[in-house]
Amino acid sequence: MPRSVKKTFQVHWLQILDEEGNCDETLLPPLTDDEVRKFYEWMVLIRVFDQKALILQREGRLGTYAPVWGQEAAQVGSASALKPSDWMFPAFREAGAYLVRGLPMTMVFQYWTGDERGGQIPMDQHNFTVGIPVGTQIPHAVGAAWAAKLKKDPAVVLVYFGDGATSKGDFHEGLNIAGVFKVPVVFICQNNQWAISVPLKQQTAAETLAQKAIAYGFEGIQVDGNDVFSVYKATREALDHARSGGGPTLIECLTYRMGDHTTADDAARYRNPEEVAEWKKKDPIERLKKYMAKTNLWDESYSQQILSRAQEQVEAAVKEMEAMAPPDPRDIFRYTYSELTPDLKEQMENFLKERDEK
Ligand SMILES: Cc1ncc(C[n+]2csc(CCOP(=O)(O)OP(=O)(O)O)c2C)c(N)n1
Ligand SMILES: [Mg+2]
Repeated sequence: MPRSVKKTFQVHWLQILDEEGNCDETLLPPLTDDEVRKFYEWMVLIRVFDQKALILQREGRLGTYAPVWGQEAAQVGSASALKPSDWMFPAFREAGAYLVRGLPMTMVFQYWTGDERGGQIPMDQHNFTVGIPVGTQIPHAVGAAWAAKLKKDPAVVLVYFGDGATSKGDFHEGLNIAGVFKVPVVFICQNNQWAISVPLKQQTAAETLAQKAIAYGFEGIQVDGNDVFSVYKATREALDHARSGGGPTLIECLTYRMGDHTTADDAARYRNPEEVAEWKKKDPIERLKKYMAKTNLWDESYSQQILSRAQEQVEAAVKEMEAMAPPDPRDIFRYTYSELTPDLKEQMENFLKERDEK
């Protein structure tokens, strides 16, 4: 059948810092030395937090935890580009983004103990609570951004999700509406190559996830998600574009989940060690460190100072979290029905009796 080309599309790729810390100066966004140091310090703090969370879980002091390890640049680069008045909608792996966005570390720990008070975001923060059902935060974020547009509020919404979420209807519905109504939203896909034990190859036949935006009428760009400069630059541009009425952008951050899916998983059962070793070489912190060493922004004493400061901050947050009075178990009963049913009333009374007898 004879055919002619109706339209061709392109997906752009952005990498500013390579694995050896070499920088393409022509692409580097304007950043002060202090801003570069801040990127490094956030990433170190997030890694120390993450490692501590894994230890606490193993000691029975934290519930199931979803580690950030490997995705620090994707979260720091994107969250740092937001204004406090913009909104951030996380999935469940965004402990790092939360910290950058000013949520007290004590609350992030508390959330992962299973204490819902850790998810009660202070009213003055424009951060949404953790989204556990995969992809459901996407239509919520689009709705919030659309509302901002209708109210002529200059806030832009940034929403995080993983590669696995791109197979959900929520993703496609959210992108479609955002494209049609030029909604001020930035979609950040952290493509960490795995959705629990499902590899990217089984998630999609598409060459990139970024190209999915094209079907909805807006730009999708793929960036090196382990390069904090690329993530920051792409996010800044997408936020400016959205703020000036240009509508949404999808940013696919190519990265890797270095740890298990959560502490309830054992990735060694489905992932081969060579793949993990390859990605270890692309470590986002090591890469920035190499660049900073070349530009005289990093040395051993600075490194030690930042690490000790991070460790102190994390230990202080754990101490504060563990010193808090536990939630009242009666809350489970209190907030379910306006009036307790007879069997629930009995359950509560029995529970309290047993507790008081202990
Ligand atoms: C609606 C729904 N289905 C299934 C799950 C179980 N589940 C939790 S995380 C996950 C995979 C998510 O993968 P991805 O979107 O790539 O995010 P990542 O965990 O890699 O950060 C699944 C299937 C869930 N939380 N919600
Ligand atoms: Mg994933």
